[in-house]
Amino acid sequence: MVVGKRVFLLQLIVVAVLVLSHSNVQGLNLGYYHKTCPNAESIIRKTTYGFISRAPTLAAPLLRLHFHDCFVRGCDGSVLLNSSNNQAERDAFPNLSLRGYHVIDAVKSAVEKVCPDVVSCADILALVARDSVSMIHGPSWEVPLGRRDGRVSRLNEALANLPSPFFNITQLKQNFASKGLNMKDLAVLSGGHTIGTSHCVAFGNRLYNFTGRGDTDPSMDPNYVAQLKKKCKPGDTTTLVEMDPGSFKTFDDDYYTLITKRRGLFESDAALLSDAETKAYVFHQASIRGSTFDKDFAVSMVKMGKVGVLTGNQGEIRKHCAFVN
Ligand code: HEM
Ligand SMILES: *[C@@H]1O[C@H](CO)[C@@H](O)[C@H](O)[C@H]1NC(C)=O
Ligand SMILES: *[C@@H]1O[C@H](CO)[C@@H](O)[C@H](O)[C@H]1NC(C)=O
Ligand SMILES: *[C@@H]1O[C@H](CO)[C@@H](O)[C@H](O)[C@H]1NC(C)=O
Ligand SMILES: CC(=O)N[C@H]1CO[C@H](CO)[C@@H](O)[C@@H]1O
Repeated sequence: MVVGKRVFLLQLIVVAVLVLSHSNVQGLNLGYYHKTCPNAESIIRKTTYGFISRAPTLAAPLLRLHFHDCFVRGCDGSVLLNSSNNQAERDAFPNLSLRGYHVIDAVKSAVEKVCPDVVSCADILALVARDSVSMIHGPSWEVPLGRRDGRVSRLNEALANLPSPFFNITQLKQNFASKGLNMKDLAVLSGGHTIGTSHCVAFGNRLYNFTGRGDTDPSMDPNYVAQLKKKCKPGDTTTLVEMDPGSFKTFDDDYYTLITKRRGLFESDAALLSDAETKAYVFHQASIRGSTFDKDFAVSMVKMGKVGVLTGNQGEIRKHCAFVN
């Protein structure tokens, strides 16, 4: 009887392992479109290049789109859906500067011409993010594919799931952990702020009213505060500031040097100094020549790209990225 139970238990374990490995097979993989759309990646790369070569500043918002997609309902293209009967993610406040939708739409229609109804918008976001980074001197990496597109996009979910620039290290840790990402991923992916721009509102409190007494954030370099005050007047909602001044169009590892100099733009950037592990990573990247950042970024991007994906026959392959079929 006891032996019988053990055998049964073993069988259960075997079945569980089979089910798990099968769902792995159903997961993302490299070359997912080899048979169904062999030129997908090259079409996507070519179309993306057409935009980035003319406007390199588009690389930043295209990278950010993939991040915002993955953090809300998983990487399922939901960030691309337009509001119809409800307010969609892209209408949420943190979208303030989300842009590059036209690039995704152009890429999608180029792909649809060759292989209609095959390549998901979620995969396109992941590939365009990779291509964008590599086209501005950043690393490149292989993107596991096979994501399916979701049918739901809700404004309040964007608000609840996207990290805020006002987050402290505890909140950032929680937010990333809820996506299966660890402190190293946090330190590495924050390095995405080596490119792009930010509106003054995302850090204006640090310049003018940090604790509500008209003060500045003491953790920010006072010279940098003075510099930023020239660009951002109190309550400014329109001005854009380069996040990595001087090289905001190039993907490099300057970000970490900035943080060590207390010149991180957001509280969330500065917060990387408040945890032993992220702090060590920041100082390490800032100090060594030929840093490991490029390699690390590639690894964490692949990991982020797997958050909450729909696969198999979940979701759908959207015909137009802004609308469910
Ligand atoms: C760690 C938590 C994060 C917070 C709190 C955060 C917050 C922000 C904020 C507030 C902006 C400025 C938006 C604006 O006002 O225009 C921004 C921009 C940006 N973020 Fe993040 N972000 C985070 C993580 C990431 C990650 C993981 C990536 C990608 C790997 C990323 C990539 C970018 C890029 C490229 C921009 C510039 C966008 C542009 O130039 O239009 N961020 N982020
Ligand atoms: C989706 O909505 C945005 C903002 O309202 C609009 O600019 C865009 O043209 C819409 N896209 C499509 C395909 O209708
Ligand atoms: C972070 O912010 C939360 C919420 O405001 C707060 O409860 C917590 O004490 C803060 N943690 C740190 C380390 O500052
Ligand atoms: C600073 O913040 C406090 C508390 O939130 C607010 O009452 C005050 O009006 C703010 N001052 C300015 C100049 O914005
Ligand atoms: C680009 C975009 O969709 N921007 C929207 C962001 O969200 C605000 C509301 O918070 C809308 O007014 C914008 O149109």
